Amino acid sequence: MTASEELHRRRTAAVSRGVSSMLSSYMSHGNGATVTDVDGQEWIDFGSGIAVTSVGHASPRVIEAVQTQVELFTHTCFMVAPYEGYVAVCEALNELTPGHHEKKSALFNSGAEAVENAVKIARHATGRSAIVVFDHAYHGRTNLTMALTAKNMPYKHRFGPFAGEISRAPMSYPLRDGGLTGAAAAARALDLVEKQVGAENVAAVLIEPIQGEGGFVVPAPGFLPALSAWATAHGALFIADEIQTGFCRTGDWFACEHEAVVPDLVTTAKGIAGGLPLAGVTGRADVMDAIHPSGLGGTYGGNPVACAAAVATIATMRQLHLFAAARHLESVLLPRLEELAAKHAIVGEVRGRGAMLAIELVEPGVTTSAAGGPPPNPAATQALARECHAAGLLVLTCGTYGNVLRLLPPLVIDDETLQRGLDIFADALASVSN
Ligand code: PLZ
Repeated sequence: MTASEELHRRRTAAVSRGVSSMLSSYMSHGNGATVTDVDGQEWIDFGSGIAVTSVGHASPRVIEAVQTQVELFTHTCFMVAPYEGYVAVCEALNELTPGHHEKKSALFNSGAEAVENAVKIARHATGRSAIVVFDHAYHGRTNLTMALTAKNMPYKHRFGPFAGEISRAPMSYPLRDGGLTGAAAAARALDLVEKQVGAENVAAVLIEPIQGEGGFVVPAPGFLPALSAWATAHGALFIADEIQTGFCRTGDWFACEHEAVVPDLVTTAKGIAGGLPLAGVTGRADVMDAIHPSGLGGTYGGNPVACAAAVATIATMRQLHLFAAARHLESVLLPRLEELAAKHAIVGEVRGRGAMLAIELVEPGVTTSAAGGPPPNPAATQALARECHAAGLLVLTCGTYGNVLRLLPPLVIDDETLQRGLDIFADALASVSN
């Protein structure tokens, strides 16, 4: 029995079936863009723990900052006895998120908790209750964020009843909406909102600038600016969920920058702290300060070790220009993916931005389906992921139809490791499309 098999036996006996793992190999350590399992096999990491370890595994500044902070103190609770790290992370968030207006921030533990708090803040600040979200959206697994998330299986199935006052609007999804322009897709969504919800009842429009779990859906140009302008015109807030897209992933500090959209509130997590649990809500100072003292908080939110890791992570991103690294990754990955798409008819679309790229797999030769556009091909997607895993390349799937294979390498990956990963990917795709 291998060490992983032995761990898997223990895990099966001890861990709830409701928590599953994509791999059955157990990890021992990581370095840069690779992780090594307990049997000594090295994996090339094209998943970054779902877009978290953008600065790479065992990033030197993060290790040092965490070790130093652990020895000083691990917890006082910021609501009880404050400390500099929390303030420093808020300063960095206020500086780096889109827009030059006065901003303030609050820190939490997870992405879902940040989204919940953004909704609390938006409702309190506007005195309204309706939250507009989109088809294919993913915002978390807590009760409120399950209501915001679109997909039933596995996230919501029999976990209701869900929180109310959430309205879902159609997304801009060029492959599956007949190629509507951004303006036309926004008009379609906002017309529904005006008729079914009423503009004056909307507290916030909440959207991922590029959808993550929902399938790396990149809205048509103009969609996000039109939603943001509508929100401003109607006294609603525009909330960008940049939890997956943020912190250099798409080639800018935040994905909204690509279309010069300045959100009222931004949620962040994942890439912010090099793998330690930390999340934030950042926004217009007047909105963030609308909340009464003690209205926001939590025992661990902005934990000092996580804040030290975030300060070191952000310093590393600045020092290594990781937004430029993400653009470089796009310049290597995108042409290679497009070449593969030209060769293999099961690739229906290549899309994404920076180091957040994906291929959507379809049934070749058919152009229409109930999903709009070509029929999704989840079986080939699962087979492709399995082939990659068998060859030591860690890749993730996503999508409402489970038919999107996404690439999220650490932004510090070197060209040689990237090429090795791409070669595995190309071979795996060839073997499943034949
Ligand atoms: N908003 C845009 O991508 C987390 C979830 C994986 P948490 N995405 C990975 C899974 O199956 O649970 C995510 C996201 C966006 C919110 C979240 C939620 O962040 O830190 O997982 O709570």
